Amino acid sequence: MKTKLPHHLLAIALLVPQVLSAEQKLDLANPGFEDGESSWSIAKNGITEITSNAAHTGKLGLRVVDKDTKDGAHATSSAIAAAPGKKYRVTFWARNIEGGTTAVYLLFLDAQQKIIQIPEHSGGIKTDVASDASAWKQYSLIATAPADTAYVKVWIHSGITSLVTTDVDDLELYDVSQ
Ligand SMILES: [Ca+2]
Repeated sequence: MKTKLPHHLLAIALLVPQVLSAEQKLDLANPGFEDGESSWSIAKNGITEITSNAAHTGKLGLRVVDKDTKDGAHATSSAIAAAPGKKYRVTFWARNIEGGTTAVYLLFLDAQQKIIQIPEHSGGIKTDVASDASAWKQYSLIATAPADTAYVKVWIHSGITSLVTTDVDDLELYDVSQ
């Protein structure tokens, strides 16, 4: 004899797989700078440093000390495989100490690891660290990968003309396509 599954159990059975696949955490290397500069590409212009003074959790964090109106901080994560049409979310913790503006960007790259320019996002896909947020705060940014995407990277950057001191730590990257 066939037993009928009660409605409330059926609903749970249908919901659970969706909940489990809603966010897939991706393997962003050294996301809290505990291994120093490992897995990050950091411009040697003296603007970006890994220091205990910038730790949100753990022993180390990334500090931008930008006192240069002609250059900015550049810290780029390693490349993570990505695909067109998928949605990615980066989260990070930051606090602003002085001035503005530092931002965290999502960069989409093609198979040759060339950055794909997106006309409707000519200034980049980014979330600014609020210049009035001196306490640690978590930020989030979601973007859909454009055509030809093969990789995604996270880029921490202060504007070329910006004068700013900001701490960034504890990044996470997710595939949130489902
Ligand atoms: Ca840390």
